[in-house]
Amino acid sequence: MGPSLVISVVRRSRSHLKKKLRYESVQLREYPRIQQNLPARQMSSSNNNASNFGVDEKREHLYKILVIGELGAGKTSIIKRYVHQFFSQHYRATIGVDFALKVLNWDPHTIIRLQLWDIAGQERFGNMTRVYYKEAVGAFIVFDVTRSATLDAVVKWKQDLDSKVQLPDGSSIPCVLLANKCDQQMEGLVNSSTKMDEYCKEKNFSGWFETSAKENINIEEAAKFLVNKILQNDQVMRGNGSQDQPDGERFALNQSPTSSKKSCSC
Ligand SMILES: Nc1nc2c(ncn2[C@@H]2O[C@H](COP(=O)(O)OP(=O)(O)O)[C@@H](O)[C@H]2O)c(=O)[nH]1
Ligand SMILES: [Mg+2]
Repeated sequence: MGPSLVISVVRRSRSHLKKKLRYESVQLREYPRIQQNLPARQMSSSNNNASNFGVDEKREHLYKILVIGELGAGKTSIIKRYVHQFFSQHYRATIGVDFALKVLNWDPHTIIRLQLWDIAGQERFGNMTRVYYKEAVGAFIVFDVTRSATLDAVVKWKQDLDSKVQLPDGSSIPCVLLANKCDQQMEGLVNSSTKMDEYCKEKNFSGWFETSAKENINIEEAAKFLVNKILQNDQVMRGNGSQDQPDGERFALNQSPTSSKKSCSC
């Protein structure tokens, strides 16, 4: 290799590095809130082996959950209701991505922090970047029961989700379908629970719930249901089922939806 060739190789790698740095700084500018808070996957604050638990020891999990669906379906309202126990007809739209934290004292040994990721304004593009989906362990897809077009769009959201994030074993992350605004007159398929059950099975949803952010119906139940699914996956992935107390037993109290409103765990 002659000297000029060596120089050109060095130059090329420098310019490549510059490009890479520029790309990373763009990412940081575009997603400042995300970058500050990663990693968002899961953490355990103490020993994972439950048999070693002291009286005051707590296991802590941080789970990233996505809330997606068509514009106006009620995603922000559901998050505000769940996290801040608050509903308003008018929210100041956040541009980009926002998230809220909900802390659950799940049982005497377990604290769960749910990081709920909301999108605002980006729904209109019909899909999200991989950065948004990265490291999510569960999702809600929301549609508006008064507008059947928002249910039609659910498939597209589910495909986008499944194509951009998977569990470490390659399977899709648990996803719960929320039929929101059930305090209003409902339109189309959602009027038949049987058809909705079939729909959820066919499209590989973990379950579905009729919800109302306005009347506070089924939101807590849907979240508990999703968290249970996430915990089950966690247990399988940690692969310590033989030594540890099974999560299925630990979390049995929260297993099924309690509300009289329609829902299905497919
Ligand atoms: N009646 C009723 N209106 C709702 C409900 N949830 C949201 N809305 C209203 O639907 C509109 C869109 O809600 P928003 O949360 O901004 O939807 P997003 O675009 O999916 O985040 C707002 O005017 C909300 O007040 C609900 O459960 N019932
Ligand atoms: Mg919104």
